[in-house]
Amino acid sequence: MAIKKLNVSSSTQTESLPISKPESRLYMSFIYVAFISLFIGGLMGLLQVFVRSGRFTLPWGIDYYQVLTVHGVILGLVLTTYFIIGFHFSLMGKTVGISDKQRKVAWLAFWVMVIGTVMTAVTILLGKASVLYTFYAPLKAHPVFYIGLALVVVGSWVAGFVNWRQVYLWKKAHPGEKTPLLAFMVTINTLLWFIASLGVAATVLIQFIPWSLGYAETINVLVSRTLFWYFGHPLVYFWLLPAYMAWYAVIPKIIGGKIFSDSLARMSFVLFLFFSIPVGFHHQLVEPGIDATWKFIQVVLTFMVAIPSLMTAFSMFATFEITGRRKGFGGLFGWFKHLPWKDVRFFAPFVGMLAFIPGGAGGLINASHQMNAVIHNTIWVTGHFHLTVATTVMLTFFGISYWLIPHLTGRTLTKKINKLGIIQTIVWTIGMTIMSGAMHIQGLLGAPRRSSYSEYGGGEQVTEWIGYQMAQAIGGTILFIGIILMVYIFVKLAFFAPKGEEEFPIAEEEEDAEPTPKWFENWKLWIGITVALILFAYTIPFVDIIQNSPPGSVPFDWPIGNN
Ligand code: HEM
Ligand SMILES: [Cu+2]
Repeated sequence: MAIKKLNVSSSTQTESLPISKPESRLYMSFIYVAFISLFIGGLMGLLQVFVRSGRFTLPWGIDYYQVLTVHGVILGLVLTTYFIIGFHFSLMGKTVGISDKQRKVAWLAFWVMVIGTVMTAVTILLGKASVLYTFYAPLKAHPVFYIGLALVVVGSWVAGFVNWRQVYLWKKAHPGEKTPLLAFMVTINTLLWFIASLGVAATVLIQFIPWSLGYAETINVLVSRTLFWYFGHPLVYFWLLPAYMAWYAVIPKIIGGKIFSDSLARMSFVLFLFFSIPVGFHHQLVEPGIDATWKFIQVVLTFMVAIPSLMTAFSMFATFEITGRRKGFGGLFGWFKHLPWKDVRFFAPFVGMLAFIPGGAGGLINASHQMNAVIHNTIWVTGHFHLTVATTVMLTFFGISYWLIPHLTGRTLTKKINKLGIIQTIVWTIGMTIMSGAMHIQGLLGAPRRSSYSEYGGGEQVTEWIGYQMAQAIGGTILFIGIILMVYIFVKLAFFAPKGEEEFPIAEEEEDAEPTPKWFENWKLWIGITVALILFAYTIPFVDIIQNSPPGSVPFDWPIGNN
């Protein structure tokens, strides 16, 4: 089938293709899985804060680490990946179109991912894979856990290949035109995901599967952790970039403005591609066996993400101010007061942006070797990523859902749901401020993460933590109410809201914007620089790790001692 034609209005591209019913069904399938995950994962979160408060024990012999594995895997890996792929596909369908054949391949991707997810979920639920979402060796899970994970990754690759093919065919049909901004951004994010997940695929296929099946007696722990974090850090940018897509290209439309600069948006995405991969060592700062010089080099590269991050912050506030002033709201802050605070499509992502201020600042602390020594493996870290992924990213994904779901299901966002959405955002913010705040402080006082309630033999330091553990339980409970509200809103928008047409908001560029330079489409250059940076940051230390490895480790089954 031919690709649908873009409606190109004279000077600026208004990117808008109709989304057909079969397309909607595909995109929504990913989003259903995401919201089911939100509910299950949230429930586990609630159990965790209860257990950590010391006032509650899990019934029926359920193990804390089993619950925590479900929570981490289903929220950190399943919810995010499915929502992002569904969102990516929607953006591509809207801007460059999808053919019938591509849609079929996309379904294949979906089902491969679902089979993988079910395999992984079943092993965790049977208590055969309580290894947490980082599955650090030498903890050993049932082989099916790893095989399932590998299938999820392979499925996600297929989805990415479809996206690349969509752009390629669009380019062929539109010679000389620049790729629509959102399609460009999706291409960057799928590239980032593909290059990064090669690392986790390698460790799972080459190390974990043979070892868990008993074909290999031992595993090289440091190699596995290094390959995991080669993937684990870019993973957080894979979560964040879809939120940035909405900030750059959707929010301006919602507030009645235009995109501040198409070139700046593209440049920041290219920089994220460069600087999110060659930096995994900042998660391994206390790891013996990695040369300090290379840790230092990767930390310097880590700090380079400040550039695109600040570019993003600058351009968001520029859009807010220009739009407000154009509407005639003068004064120093008049434009700010008149932002559409009552529109949840704006309000939720805006709160997400605010959360990124403390979230980003905490990230700078985590990535600094000396300060990392203070907070490493404490519950501070958990507080940090509940601000970043569980607030900045989540609230933006919710903000997207308020228009994307009704757009796909042929319904509308009613005033009532909008209001409920505002309440949801406030509940989330209050719950998270309390829970994450308590985690940050408790972490500074030395409390470990990934630990159920313990008195640690009545140690004196533990008494300092107890109040914060209670606060964490209160915040977590409020947060869980936020999850219930969001799931209710999801069900409403997907099945019960009044039929109608909901806008798919995509902003245009400023009329007087400089044309976007042609070299932005030089994919060979971007991939070349990315690969060169990775080889620079990893080759020498990796060879060093392999050559100077201590003996590998035999498997440890969970609970420890069962091997
Ligand atoms: C009701 C809402 C939530 C509550 C009460 C909650 C609570 C918690 C707690 C207490 C921990 C740490 C447990 C420990 O280290 O012993 C944790 C870990 C974690 N949470 Fe949440 N959380 C919630 C929502 C979320 C969301 C929405 C996400 C992601 C989108 C998320 C992602 C994670 C991840 C990745 C971990 C790390 C698991 C690990 O260390 O293996 N959480 N959560
Ligand atoms: Cu990182």
